[in-house]
Amino acid sequence: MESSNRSASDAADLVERSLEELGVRDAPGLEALFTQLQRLLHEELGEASQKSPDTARQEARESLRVRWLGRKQGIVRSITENWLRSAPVELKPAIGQRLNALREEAENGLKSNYRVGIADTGVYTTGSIAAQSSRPAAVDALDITLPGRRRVVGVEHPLRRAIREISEIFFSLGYSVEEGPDIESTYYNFEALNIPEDHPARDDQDTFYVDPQTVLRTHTSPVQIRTMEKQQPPVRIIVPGRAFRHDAPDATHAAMFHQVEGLAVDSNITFADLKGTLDYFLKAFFGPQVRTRFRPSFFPFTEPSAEVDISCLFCGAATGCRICKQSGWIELLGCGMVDPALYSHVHYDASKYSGFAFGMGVERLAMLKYGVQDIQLFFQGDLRFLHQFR
Ligand code: 2NL
Repeated sequence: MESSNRSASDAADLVERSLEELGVRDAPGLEALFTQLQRLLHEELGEASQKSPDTARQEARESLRVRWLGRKQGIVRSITENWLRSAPVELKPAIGQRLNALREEAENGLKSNYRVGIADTGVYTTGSIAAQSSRPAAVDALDITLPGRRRVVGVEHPLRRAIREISEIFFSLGYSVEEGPDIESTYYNFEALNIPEDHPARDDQDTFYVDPQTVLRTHTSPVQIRTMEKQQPPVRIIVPGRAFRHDAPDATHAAMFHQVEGLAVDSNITFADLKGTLDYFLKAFFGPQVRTRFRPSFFPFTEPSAEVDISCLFCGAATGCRICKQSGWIELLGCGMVDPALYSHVHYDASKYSGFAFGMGVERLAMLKYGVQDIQLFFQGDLRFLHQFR
């Protein structure tokens, strides 16, 4: 991270693009955009005013003057060129007005006695000390009868929240978190997991290839392999992170999604430990009324393998409903005992150790727990959706 968030939305970059490219079409959009610019200006002025000695401060101010007010390439100039000229007629007066205000603020701010502060209301206050003190006191007096400006407070993203809730449950069982790269070698993503060259999962219908030896990981399992390479048992880890599959988007699919996988390897780990762990986790995550069911399944990296269902959260498996397709059960995650063939890749002694692993889709868990109907909502950044997670 940079020390200032200016780099995330640099003023000079913003004004290089047209309003259309920025997706600004109306007065509220314009208002937000100019408010952002104004904030950036004040940040930059504030930083310059902190410089010392005096010569450094003068230099910083001079470069800000060129940057904001420069006649050829200045930001104010670029707004005229890139926003005002091509703007729809009905927006032009508002742009002109805000532009003039911004120019004036830049000019005032660059006068030598500039100072910047943040009032208790959260509003930036600016002005030269000289100018302020020479004006009648009433002009600058803080009017405490004005309503304050409410700052919009952000919320934790629902996927982050789900990952945190999942993690906290596994922390209580002694697990820790491991993370690894989103871009992986085919060795870690496939070979080391017992997925042979001719397996359909490797097809470029299913996998994004960067080059023939490199993919966007299709699951977070490679991180477990990397962890086992680094340390001998006991291992108890969960691995949250992004995964990628070449899927067409719909209400339940996205080409990028999140997984939490888990791995426990130790002496004497049995299928009973796997069942107990996942039953505990699912009751802690969804509520104590939830029952679990393990059905035989297949994964290349576990043997035996199982699919885990929970009793339907909506009808309680009593009646059957639309969500559980009248079955009373909801399919949730996959798991199994780590196939001993994997241990030879990571130099574990398969005669001494055994373990279990599991994998779950975070979006799927979050959709069920928080009642979200469309996976795409997680990725659209619509504040009307996100603010419901306060
Ligand atoms: C699913 C199934 C699963 C695993 C993931 C795993 C990782 C290692 C070794 C063995 Cl390193 N297994 N992961 C095991 C079983 C199932 O995910 O349907 N996930 C959404």
